[in-house]
Amino acid sequence: MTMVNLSLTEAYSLAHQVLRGNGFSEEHATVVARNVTNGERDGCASHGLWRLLGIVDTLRKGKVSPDAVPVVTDSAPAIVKADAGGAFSLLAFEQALPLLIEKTRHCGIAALAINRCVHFSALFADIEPLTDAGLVGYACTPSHAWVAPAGGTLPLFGTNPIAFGWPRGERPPFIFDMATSAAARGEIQLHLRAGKPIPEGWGVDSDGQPSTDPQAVLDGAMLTFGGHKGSAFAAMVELLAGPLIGDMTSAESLAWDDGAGGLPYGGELILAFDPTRFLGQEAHVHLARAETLFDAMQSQGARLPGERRFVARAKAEQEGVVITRTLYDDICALR
Ligand code: PYC
Repeated sequence: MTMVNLSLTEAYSLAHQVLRGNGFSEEHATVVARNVTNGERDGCASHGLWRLLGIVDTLRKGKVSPDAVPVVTDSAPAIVKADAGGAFSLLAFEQALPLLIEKTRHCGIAALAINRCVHFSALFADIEPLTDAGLVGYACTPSHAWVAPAGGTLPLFGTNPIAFGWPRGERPPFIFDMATSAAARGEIQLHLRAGKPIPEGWGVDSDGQPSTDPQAVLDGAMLTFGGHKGSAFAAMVELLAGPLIGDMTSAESLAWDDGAGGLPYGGELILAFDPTRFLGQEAHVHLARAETLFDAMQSQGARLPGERRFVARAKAEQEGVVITRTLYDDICALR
């Protein structure tokens, strides 16, 4: 397969041109281009440059605003709300972040509810600014009804990612970001593009039969990770980032899409905790105990979540990113 090597500056500038050329405002183009470049840089191809295809498609279908200005509201002592106005979540997140951090430092715990946002991005990008600020973070969002609950075969839940981050001072933070489905939908779409079968256990076809054919699973139903355990987490995400914050469930998001095939629309919930507010003078003692835990994990050969991302990042900063010529051409054709 022919590959194309892009420096991070070239990758960002390609993404930015595509987004501006298709009518996204400078503010949205900047945050979205940065996000997909960072996804590619961090070795997360399912949330990297490939996403530009779905982003532009969603715009052309009229299912995302290219220029809505987010409205950030100080809604309660420990709650920030950000109305994305039908645009992608990223600008709303960026504009609400300072108030979320301020409230977390003041109250010890605070929440940001982003409403009316179209969502495609990896959640680790929303957690890292929190861990960089010395805070513990949690984020989740529903998507479209693509995933069957354990025991069923019909799509009901979204891929419903959950991300969690723990600050580690000068060391890279502990951050996991995982779909509650067996894989992100983007992974299945990438297998389809590459003409490869998917692993068993990712989904069933439209007759409810296990399948490794990516198209059959996209047309049928994806499965949760860990059977009923992943299913319970997926339901929790539906509730926390749906009804709790006055936004859509994945089934409602898919109904709203009305067959257009756009990216999911709804809410995202982000929680932040300030260890120094919980622990006062003792914070450093207990944060050191967290390091003991991480050391004990690594001493058995276990990898800390996020480690691979930081290795990929360091490499991409030196060597740039590599994508297939086909993907590069498909992205260039969007300009
Ligand atoms: O790939 O799981 C996914 C996804 C969620 C929202 C958009 N894509």
